[in-house]
Amino acid sequence: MGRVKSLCFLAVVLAVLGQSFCSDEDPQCSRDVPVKSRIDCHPQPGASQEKCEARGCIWCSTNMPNAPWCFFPEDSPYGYSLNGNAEKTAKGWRLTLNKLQALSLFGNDISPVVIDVEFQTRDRLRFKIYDPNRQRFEVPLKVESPSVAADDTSYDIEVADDTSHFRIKRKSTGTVLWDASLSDLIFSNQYLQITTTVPSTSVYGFGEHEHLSFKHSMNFATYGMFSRDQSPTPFANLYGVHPFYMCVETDSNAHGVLLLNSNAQDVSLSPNPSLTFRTIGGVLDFYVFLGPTPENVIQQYTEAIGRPHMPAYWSLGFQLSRWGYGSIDVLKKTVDRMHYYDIPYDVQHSDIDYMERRLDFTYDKVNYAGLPEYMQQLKKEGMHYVLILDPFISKDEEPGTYRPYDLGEEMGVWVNNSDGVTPAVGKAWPDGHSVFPDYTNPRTVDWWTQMCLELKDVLDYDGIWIDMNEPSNFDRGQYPGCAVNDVNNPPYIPSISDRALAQKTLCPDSKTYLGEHYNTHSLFGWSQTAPTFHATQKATGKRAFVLSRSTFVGSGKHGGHWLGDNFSQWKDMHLSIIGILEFNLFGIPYIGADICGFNYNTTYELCLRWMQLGSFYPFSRNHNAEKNSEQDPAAFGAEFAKISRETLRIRYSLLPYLYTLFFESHVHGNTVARSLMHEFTSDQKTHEIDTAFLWGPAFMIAPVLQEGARSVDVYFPEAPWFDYYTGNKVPASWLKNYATVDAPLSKIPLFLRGGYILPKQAPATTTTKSRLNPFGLIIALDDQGEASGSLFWDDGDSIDSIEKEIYFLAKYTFSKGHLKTEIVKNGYRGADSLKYNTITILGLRLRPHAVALNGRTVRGDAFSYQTNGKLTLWLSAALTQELNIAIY
Ligand SMILES: *[C@@H]1O[C@H](CO)[C@@H](O)[C@H](O)[C@H]1NC(C)=O
Ligand SMILES: *[C@@H]1O[C@H](CO)[C@@H](O)[C@H](O)[C@H]1NC(C)=O
Ligand SMILES: CC(=O)N[C@H]1CO[C@H](CO)[C@@H](O)[C@@H]1O
Repeated sequence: MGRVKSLCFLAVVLAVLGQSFCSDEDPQCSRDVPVKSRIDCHPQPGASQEKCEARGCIWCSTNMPNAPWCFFPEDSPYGYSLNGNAEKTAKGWRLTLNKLQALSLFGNDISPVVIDVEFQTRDRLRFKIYDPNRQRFEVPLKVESPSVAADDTSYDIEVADDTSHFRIKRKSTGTVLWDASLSDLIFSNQYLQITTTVPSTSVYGFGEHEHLSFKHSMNFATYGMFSRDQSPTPFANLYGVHPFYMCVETDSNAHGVLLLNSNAQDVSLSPNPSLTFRTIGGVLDFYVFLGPTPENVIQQYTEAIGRPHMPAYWSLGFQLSRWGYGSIDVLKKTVDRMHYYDIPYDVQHSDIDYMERRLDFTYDKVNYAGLPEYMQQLKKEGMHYVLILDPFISKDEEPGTYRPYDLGEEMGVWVNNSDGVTPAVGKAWPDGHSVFPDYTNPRTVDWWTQMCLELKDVLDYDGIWIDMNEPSNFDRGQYPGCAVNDVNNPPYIPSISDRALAQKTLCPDSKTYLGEHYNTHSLFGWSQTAPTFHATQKATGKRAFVLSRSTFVGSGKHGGHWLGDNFSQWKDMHLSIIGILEFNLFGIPYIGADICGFNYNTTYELCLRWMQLGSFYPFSRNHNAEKNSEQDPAAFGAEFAKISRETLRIRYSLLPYLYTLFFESHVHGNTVARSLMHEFTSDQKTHEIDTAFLWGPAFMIAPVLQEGARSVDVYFPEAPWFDYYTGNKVPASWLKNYATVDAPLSKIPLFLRGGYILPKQAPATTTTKSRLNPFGLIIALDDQGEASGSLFWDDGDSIDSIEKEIYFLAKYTFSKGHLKTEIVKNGYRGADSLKYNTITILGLRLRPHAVALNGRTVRGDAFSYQTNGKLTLWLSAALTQELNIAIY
């Protein structure tokens, strides 16, 4: 071995000198492990041959970018082997593993460890690797834990005695979904690592990051996960944590995997293809979802972690915000010009400048004098109002003058220092000393609820936006800095920005009710979301609106998210689509990015294109940072306002369809914004597409993402597609190809998919008004002349209308020239006064000579036919009566 090493060493020196004498890989030192299957044995910075070999690992250069030069040998000296046979348990079986050798990578290895397998449902499996002798931290997410007989599952599990490979196979195809060698497993007190191969390179998910593509690169990319307040840049760990991925197998079946762990962690994606998970605490608690379609995977995932909440109808309207209106006069001027241009607009937000010196639960009585009355006025006009709250509370106010602090202090609700009794004091708005409410503590929930209720008496809000809940702190750790100990200085810090756990937050050894901040840090925003949801619901008596910057697995049950403090750049506009698709995978479909970008000044064209794209974000809000130039859609003059108005009117007219998608998401766990890959999984070309997306299965949005572009190259998977604006059918020659579609500045390309019926409603300037308008149906026929769809409707803002069955649900089917509606549920009396007034059918092959409505022939001037196959029918029929339309 000695000579081999020195040869390699020479190669390294040459590589360092910038020579490429060393071929792709050195054949000698990497004899056993091909470059593509290398697993990094020195994941922290500062690897050297000496340190590598001291670990019993192989050092070998390669010029494959990002491939590790220090990697584990074929037989890792750190792993485990099976001890005895599997033991039956109530829900599956259990195996004990013993560590093979005494060698330790990061100290304090645990042996034995146990692997517990639970057959939970036909398509869901859980396996957990833990210490049988000591309770370690586990994420307190309540996942129902049913059980099913092994024979009734869609998966098989194998543990090969000789090789210690733990494999999960899809029964129907034999595809190996998971294959981890237990002899590669590392399970020590502050370092847990497991590697599995994946059956293809179509891997999606993991968050929260700014990913450069929806489908991941598997070329040795590493992503850290640990909630952090920082502006999105590639590879940076951002506000939320979602250790969940979906993989599309080569035969187009899909599965998903969750690692339910909240510790600082990272994952490496390698070309083998394989994934290596590294976390510095907790247990290895995996859930596998067998799909087999991408939609099935997300349905099964959200069944486990909690279905997304049902948003209020008004919250699907357009929303406006900015940090730094600076005064109520500027705010009013902005609102007025939105109204002047008749731009559809439902919600106004206030960022921290509404507060008195940025103190939660106050408002600035000088610059925002009259804010309570103004909020009331907007609400009378049918609008809604959202207020921001930060988590931290100033402790610098005179005792007796700032109730949020005084009451919280009295109740003992703060995150404490490592002593467990003195509050952790950091630095945050208003740029002084702040304490941090510990939302994992039930007393804190009482305090927060009380404060939110008292705020409502002053400022009549409809929803709460919770920001900076990573939690963010302006310093590294609290006063007087973090002590030097194993918790604050673990032997391995995952691949997160600055490689520092306390950066911009509290010290890891701080104490929360649920345990050390080391374990609960990334749960902070998650633990604030449900209490805020319940407090808002209590305060308003209506369906809650909560928008949270920090999220974790399961956050979608109580809140939505925006993609954070993005930049006004063309690149960011494209990346926002990826973020939106990913959050739909994470079970948080109420998602959007700051339209026109948050940081930096925007430009006319970027903002216009972003308004067009953002009109189709599930959560559609234009938001801007302090001191930047104004960017609301009324700020750029009449032409810009007109284009924004027209695009938002399309959004508003399709809100019944969007709302129905949210209903399906809430009840069945479907995604709302959906990648083309979800619908056309067997078309490999769709796997890479992240420049266009769908609302549900049927509506494609293909935005302009480049400056100066006046056309878009749109990929059309094999299906009938219709231009939204003209109803023209996309020519067959465009299918399974990219086609160049016109996109003048005034227009965003939009397409309807044949086979679907979309409910619509005439738009208005608010949803309060549009909800009273007549409905219509767009029937886009497939090649057999068929289509189907549905409409969900309720009062839009009462709590639990679905659970209480106070709603209306209709199913539509079109076949053989007949449209039939079936009323599945007629429990909402508010639907009785609503009417249909138009039906549009796209894709008719022949000019119809007659149309009959509920058995009676309609007059010839009540319908019109265009040669492109589009029929428009005008009618007046009650929404709650079944329709029967025949085309002859
Ligand atoms: C934090 O300290 C306060 C006393 O200041 C105490 O009432 C509270 O229970 C402590 N909380 C935790 C989680 O240690
Ligand atoms: C952004 O716009 C504002 C207001 O129009 C201006 O004061 C500021 O200088 C601009 N910033 C940059 C970086 O151009
Ligand atoms: C425009 C945009 O939203 N870009 C990125 C913003 O940050 C998120 C992460 O919070 C990314 O996912 C987006 O792609």
